[in-house]
This record gives sequence, C-alpha cells and structure tokens, in this order.
Amino acid sequence: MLNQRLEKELNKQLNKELFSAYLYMSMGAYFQSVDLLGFANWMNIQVQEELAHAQKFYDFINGRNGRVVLEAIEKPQTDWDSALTAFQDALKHEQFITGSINDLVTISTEEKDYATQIFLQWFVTEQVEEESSVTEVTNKLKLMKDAPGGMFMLDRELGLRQLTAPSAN
Ligand code: OFO
Repeated sequence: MLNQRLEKELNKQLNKELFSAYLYMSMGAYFQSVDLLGFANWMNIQVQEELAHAQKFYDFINGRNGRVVLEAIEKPQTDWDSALTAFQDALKHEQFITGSINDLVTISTEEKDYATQIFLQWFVTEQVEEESSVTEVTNKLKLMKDAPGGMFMLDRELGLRQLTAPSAN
C-alpha cells in the first residue's frame, strides 16, 4: 500500500507525463503549421511515448492500492520561432522531468518504499534516453543554422521515426 505522501507525488508525476504529451502534441501542431512534417512525426511518436509513461504511473498507483486522481493539465505553449527553439524547449522540459524523477527516488528512499524505488529505476534509465534523443536533434539543428538543404534532410530523417514498444517495468 502506498503511503499518502508517495501517492500524492506519484499522482503529480502522472500529471507531468500527461503534460509532456500535451507539450509535444503542441510542438507537433507547430511543425505541421510550418510544413515540417518529419519533425511533426517525431513529435507525434514522442506523444505516444509520453502517454505510455503516464499509463505506467496510472497502473503502478492502482497496483499498489493507491488512488489515481487526475488534475487539470496546464496549457502548453503554442508557437515557437524556429525548430531549434522548439527542441531547446523540449530539452529543458526533459531536464525538468529528470529532476522530478530523481526527486521521486529521493522521496521513496525517505519513505522506505523500495517497491516504488524499483519501479522508478525504469524512468531513471528512460530519462537518459529522452535527454539524449532530444539533444541529438538540437545539436544537428545548431550545426545547420536553418540551412534549407540541411532542414530538408533532417525533416526526412525525423519522418522515419517509429514507435518502439516500451520495455516491461
Ligand atoms: Fe519525456 O519522458 Fe516522460 O515525461
């Protein structure tokens, strides 16, 4: 059984994962609006991944006989100046999520809830991957400085991204 402090914190993280999906959906809509359909595809896959993260928290809270309480999801930003600023914001967001997961690990240690700690290990590893994939695209965009040929090639590359099934926790 989850204690009240962890139940509250895990529900907050569930909300953050849903916000992540919302933010990337908003970025996808921005890319659609400027006809960068490969970038939009990349964001769409990211949305699916974030929804899978949210589902993991939902299932875990229920599995521990906790109570899932859904709160309002914050309105995300809707426009960006360029693909680079969108990806820089995505990176900042992933760093924020990494900090949030790390805080949860600290809380689960303080509360001596080792089942939650083990559950969170998947997310600790996942955040390394999340930051790395966003950094890779951000660095390419910085190198290209919006050169049209480079943008065309990167858009084509990001259009190939496919959803990979999340590993079991
Ligand atoms: Fe992007 O990792 Fe969840 O939020």
